[in-house]
Amino acid sequence: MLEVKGFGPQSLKKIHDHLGIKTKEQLVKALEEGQLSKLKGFGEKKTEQMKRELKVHKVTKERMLLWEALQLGETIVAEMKKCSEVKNIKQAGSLRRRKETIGDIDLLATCSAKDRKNVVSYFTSMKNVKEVLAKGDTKSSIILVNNNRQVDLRLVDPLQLGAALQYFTGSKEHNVHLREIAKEKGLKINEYGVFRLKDNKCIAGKTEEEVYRTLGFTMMPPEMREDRGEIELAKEKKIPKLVTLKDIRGDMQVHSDWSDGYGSIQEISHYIRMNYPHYDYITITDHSKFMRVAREIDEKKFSKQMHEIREMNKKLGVDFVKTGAEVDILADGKLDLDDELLEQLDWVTASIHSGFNHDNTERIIRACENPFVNCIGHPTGRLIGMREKYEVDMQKVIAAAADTRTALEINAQPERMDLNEQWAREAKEKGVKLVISTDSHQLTNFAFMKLGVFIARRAWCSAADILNTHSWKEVHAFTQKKKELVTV
Ligand code: DGT
Ligand code: CA
Ligand code: CA
Ligand code: ZN
Repeated sequence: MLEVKGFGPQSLKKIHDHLGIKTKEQLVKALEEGQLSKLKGFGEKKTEQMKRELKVHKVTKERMLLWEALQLGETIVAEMKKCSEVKNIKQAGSLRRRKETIGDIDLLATCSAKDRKNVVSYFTSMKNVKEVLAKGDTKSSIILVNNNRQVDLRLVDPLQLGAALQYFTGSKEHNVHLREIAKEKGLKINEYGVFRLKDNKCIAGKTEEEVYRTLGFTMMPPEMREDRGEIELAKEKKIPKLVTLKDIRGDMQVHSDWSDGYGSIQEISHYIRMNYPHYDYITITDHSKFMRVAREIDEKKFSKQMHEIREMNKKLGVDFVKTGAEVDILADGKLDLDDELLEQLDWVTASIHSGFNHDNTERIIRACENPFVNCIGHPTGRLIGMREKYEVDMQKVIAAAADTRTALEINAQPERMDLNEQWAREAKEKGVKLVISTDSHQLTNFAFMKLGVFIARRAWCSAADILNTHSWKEVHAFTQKKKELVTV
């Protein structure tokens, strides 16, 4: 319990001595039932905080961040590909659906029937296996060393791969709904295929597409399979073309060594030009003065930085690096940099980094009302497994963003994922433009972009909904339009 914030040795001893609580389960129960408030020093505020901390701790203890799961999934898939008997290996479950947290990793493999034993042995004796939970012909499960994460491997017949993939990708809710519809059509669907009820004949199962088609649907991207209306859309053949990583043309939040980033503007731009050749632009958005990070940047320094960026672009021979800032929204909703400076920047993101204990709705709305603010950064402030979102009425923020033509950010840092899929979908539906950015502080962070794209896909966004899938000309038009519409 000492791992959880707010559960110090003294508190725990008191709880143990006075209430006779010995296990974590007893403690959770006592907290829920309000028994702790009998103790001195455990007022409502303290116990509420303990409950909150316990909840966020539980999230990362029992589930992993998508980023972690993606790395693990890729590593194990690569390892399994080295096993010569494995014909095909695929991700399934919540990992394939790109959920923001993942309980366990599900993999599907095909091999010929005679090789199953060998494949299972290979899987359960990989060097990073700590414990084998199950070792069967169709399903085996392992626990990994270091992180205690679980991986399930299912072996399936190649002719049933589509049906198995569909079944084990889930979600459960999606599958339940699908089964009901199948039944109405006189069909049965399971991990082995689609069957006619009257004679039990298998009529589909080799590919997922075939499975869906046989039931009367077009393919649904795994990210949409949560039974949130996608089945109805697929019936009408109206599944949208979701945004992909390839659609992204630039990164909208990047920190350099002018503030708390590690790379110089030159290093960053060279790195991006080498590794992300399809990007047309990046915006450098260092922190403003309020964030007393490594270095403090005031208006004067921002002007200097603008000069450096212009020189940089001259050397590159193209207007690749855009000027910008991540300006702090102060307690009263005012901004941490003068309008005179903000007006000159190509792109301004305004974010909250303080006052998490207050309702922040009005602060954010005020920031939206500034004609030079183009985007609200990590709008809810949550950190998965560390901090819940601050109090903010997102419906009001979304309405204000729509009114003022301010974009909202999908921040792709692994523990932020902020906006989350729910708010991203709501924003999109209200006509708010979204921006996906990595909030990079070092060169390796640029790889987080895919996480942001996954959120956008789970929010049913197509490329048109995401501002940075457009050319800079269009981004510029977006910022100009706001300046015309919203006046100081
Ligand atoms: P997780 O691991 O908690 O992040 O979530 P999932 O979705 O990966 O769930 P998991 O690992 O329990 O099962 C993987 C998929 O297998 C799930 O998405 C759907 C399918 N599945 C598992 N059990 C059932 C079940 O009882 N009924 C149905 N329809 N599908 C199931
Ligand atoms: Ca799973
Ligand atoms: Ca599983
Ligand atoms: Zn920030």
